[in-house]
Amino acid sequence: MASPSLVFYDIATHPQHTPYAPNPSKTRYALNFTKAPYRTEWVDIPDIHAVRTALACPATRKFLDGSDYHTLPMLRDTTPGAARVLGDSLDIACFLAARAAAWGGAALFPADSTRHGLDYSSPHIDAPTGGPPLSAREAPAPDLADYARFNTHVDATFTAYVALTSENMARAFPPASADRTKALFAQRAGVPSWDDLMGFLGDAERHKAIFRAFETGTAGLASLYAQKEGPFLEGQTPSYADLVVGGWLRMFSQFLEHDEWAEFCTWHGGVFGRLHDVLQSQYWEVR
Ligand SMILES: N[C@@H](CCC(=O)N[C@@H](CS)C(=O)NCC(=O)O)C(=O)O
Repeated sequence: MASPSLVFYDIATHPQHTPYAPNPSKTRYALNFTKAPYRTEWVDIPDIHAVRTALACPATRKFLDGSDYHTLPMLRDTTPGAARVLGDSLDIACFLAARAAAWGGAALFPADSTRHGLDYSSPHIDAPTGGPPLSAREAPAPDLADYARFNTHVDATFTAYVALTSENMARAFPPASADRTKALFAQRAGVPSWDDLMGFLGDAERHKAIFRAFETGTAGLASLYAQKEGPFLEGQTPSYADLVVGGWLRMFSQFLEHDEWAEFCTWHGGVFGRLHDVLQSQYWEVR
């Protein structure tokens, strides 16, 4: 069988092929949703910089000191005469949306959408992330400005609680690169070692307080879901906005403690648990 024309670069995991990172997961959902012909190339976190640079794909995020922060996802189209590399999840969504009908897939940005909820405002939009600032991506097309804004606000909300996932995330680092990954994260945080970082993030009381705040912090987004007969933001018709939220839910479903994830799924009338289950069963495929 011919190799698929699209190569999707996602973060390598242990066990293999159990992806978790929010932005690549938005893209994985979008690839499956549009029935795109793709295969995954797995990249260890410390190698992202080299892989991205080798493909001449400019960084779309910056560290606080202004230096480039090379990230995934990337999507490489190997179609002869139309080869290109895209390096941001929203640009990739736009690319896929334009081709979805030809692949027999669904519309990521449905033309008849009421765009309900896309004006969501995150309570954390102005808060420092504790790490590199979020990329405030321009919309790749003018009519997608509200999706771009929604993406930024959803990123701000979930980023505020990402510390809840840090300890368990280390279990997903592939053994061959785990030490390098931990050293990289410690260096970025300005502490001598991963253990120092976990000494701070792993404090049980602090963790509990952040988990309690997580319920309040996600209430605004949940209320937009609750206004429609779900499971999607607009009710019955999914759009890329749901995949943005779904990308983050994938991360928390993987790395919250089991009982915390179960509790999270009961919050706000269960809107996020329901959304996660539907997206996983319909659009989660790893290939
Ligand atoms: N605006 C970018 C953000 C991508 C991003 O932040 N990716 C994270 C994973 S969710 C990453 O690659 N992190 C690698 C690292 O921290 O070294 C997009 O939407 O594609």
